[in-house]
Amino acid sequence: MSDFVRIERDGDIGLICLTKPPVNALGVALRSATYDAVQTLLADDSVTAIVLYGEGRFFSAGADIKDFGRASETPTLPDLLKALNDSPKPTVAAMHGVAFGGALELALSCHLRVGIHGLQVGLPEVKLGLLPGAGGSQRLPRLTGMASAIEVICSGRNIADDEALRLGIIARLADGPAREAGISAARDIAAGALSATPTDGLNVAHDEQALAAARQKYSGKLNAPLKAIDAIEAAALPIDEGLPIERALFMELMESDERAGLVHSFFAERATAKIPEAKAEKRAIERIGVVGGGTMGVGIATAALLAGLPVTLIETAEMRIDAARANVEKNLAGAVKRGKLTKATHSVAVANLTASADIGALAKADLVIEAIFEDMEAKAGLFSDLDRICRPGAILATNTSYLDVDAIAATTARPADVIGMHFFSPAHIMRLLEVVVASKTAPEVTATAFDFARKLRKIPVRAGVCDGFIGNRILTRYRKQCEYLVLDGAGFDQVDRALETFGFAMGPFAVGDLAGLDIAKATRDRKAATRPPEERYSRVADLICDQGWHGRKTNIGYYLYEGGKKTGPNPGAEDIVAAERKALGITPKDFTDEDVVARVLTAMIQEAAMILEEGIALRPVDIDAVQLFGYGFPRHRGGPMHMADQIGLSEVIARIETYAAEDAYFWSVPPLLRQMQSAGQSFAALNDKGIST
Ligand code: 3H9
Repeated sequence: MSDFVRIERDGDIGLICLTKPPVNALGVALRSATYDAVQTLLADDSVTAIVLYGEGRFFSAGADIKDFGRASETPTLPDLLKALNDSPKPTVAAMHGVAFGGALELALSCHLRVGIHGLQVGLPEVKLGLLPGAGGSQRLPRLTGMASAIEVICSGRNIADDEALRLGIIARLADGPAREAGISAARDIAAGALSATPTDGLNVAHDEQALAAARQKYSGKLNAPLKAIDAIEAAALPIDEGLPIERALFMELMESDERAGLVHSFFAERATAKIPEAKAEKRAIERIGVVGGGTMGVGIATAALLAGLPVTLIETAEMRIDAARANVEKNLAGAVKRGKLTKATHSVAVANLTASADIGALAKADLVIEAIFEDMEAKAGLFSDLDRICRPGAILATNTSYLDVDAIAATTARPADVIGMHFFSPAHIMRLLEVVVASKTAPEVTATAFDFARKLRKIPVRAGVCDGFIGNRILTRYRKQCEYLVLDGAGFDQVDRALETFGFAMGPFAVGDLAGLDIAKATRDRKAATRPPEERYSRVADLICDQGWHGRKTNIGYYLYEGGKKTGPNPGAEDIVAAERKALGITPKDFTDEDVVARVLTAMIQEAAMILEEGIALRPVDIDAVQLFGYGFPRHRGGPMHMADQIGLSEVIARIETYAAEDAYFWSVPPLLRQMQSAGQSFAALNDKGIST
């Protein structure tokens, strides 16, 4: 018996219960204990069948992702699975909750699978840059056929209980505890009511059409789905030939940067919740107030309603109340379409919304989130009103994206209750939430904000107060670098293309056209007086905007548009760039796409290192999470800090020094990078050290 499995008996049925919290991950300890338990039950003549089930919330989350990149230890998962498939006694997997990846593969190697209602199964390995590496690509097609297996494995999606039954992944759906369902299935096998079939003995036909269509669909994107298709194709071979092909492809992917980036992103999504204030007592948040009926306020109100919370939305301009309510209702209707709300929960959400012009309606709110326009005076006035109106203990949050949260807090007599909650548009969809902790914010207020974010299914990242916090600070430097590249010789379409090939959904100039060039110009005009005179400034965007070319909404900006579709670069914009280079005496240089990416990424890393050094972010992984979940940084790249480790700090420093010869104001090596270089440290090591404050 081990700490990780329990062997049990029910008459002549032997049971193996997986008991490794929190998720029964199949690391070497659990694999080894399960393997030994299988051997024990096989050797016991009084046992006629073996049932596997899991203790806790699920059957199992699959292989232990923390082991990836380390040498594999025996017994490997394939060793364990072979023992189950080859068992002379019927083997049954009884699954509840989830069975993902290696866990489903374990079940596929049993002779029969039963599911408990609510079960979700899947082979999500491609989302981690892998393919199922323990027989999933060979055994799933044997049960479902090649076409379905391709779709399931290449999408990595979750499969609900009824679909799992329909696809033949499970033989039966049952109610009640998995243990009992497993026993009853084993008894039915003995009685001949269910058949126990070793999956390896089944055959699957080669499906050329499905394979070709999938190869076309996934070409030019990530590597893992394409390799998965190769592995699935091998399922038409005898299993002893297919399994080694799968294993070789799996090991190849295990070594890839794509896998490292995606696994880093998986953990980044979860790491940000670990904050110094995590253990502080949380305040109850039952009633939410949102001030401002514009896009942000409407999105934030929608996000809270989707989480089942009652919301009072204040729009002081009375004539805009109806529009604000209608926009929230539109978002909620969209959520029904996307399957996020049922008819019943939709009705509750609609009933939970109160829209009012009277700010006094916030007297009972537990948390008020301000989402009015970015003007310090207006926010100061609002916060002193909220301070007067809201009950003691209510948390007052600002959704500002740049302004000083300390200064906002100082306009109230309760700065300890004031915090920044920077949502990203559309706020009911985007997962990132920067939680900006001001100097006087109480720990329980921070802990409560994180708790609230999780309720909203957001990814909260703790940030300190500075202009632009983590995300917009990096964005500002990213954009400037892109503008400088264009002045110095790159085409704006080249910069966009290079960054899109790198993995961003849209390059910065295409984004500018989408967001409206006039809006960005208004922000630049507002900040013009405070711009440091030493800073290089590209006038290109201003000059384009001065033509009345505002981007998509005018069908002309950096690009030309027809019927909402981009038709090509705007030659007028190219002329403006050429004229500006001439006026500044710049001889255009040739940049390769690799140069473009290197410069932009290095600019981001430089700013990120300064953010870390100033303690604005807790850890490198928090910065990666901001970029991944709020700014479209490609998930398979893992984020700028992860990439800095991959590039190597010496190379990053060398790049900054080279670029600094051209512009020493923009480029300078942050002292933290030098310290890390001399200590031989990596950003990953800083993450492992834990919280740096
Ligand atoms: C695979 O199986 C490869 C095989 O084909 C081949 C092998 C040869 N490993 O998400 P949560 C941690 S690839 C290690 O917050 P939830 C997670 O980091 C694997 N750790 O809870 C967190 O830790 P912490 C295929 C894992 O209830 C804690 O558990 N499987 C793993 O919201 C709680 O997780 C997958 O891709 C793991 N496999 O969701 C499944 N899973 O508390 C990935 C979780 O320290 N996992 N942790 O931050 C999930 O989808 C969700 O975690 C799950 C639970 C639905 C299971």
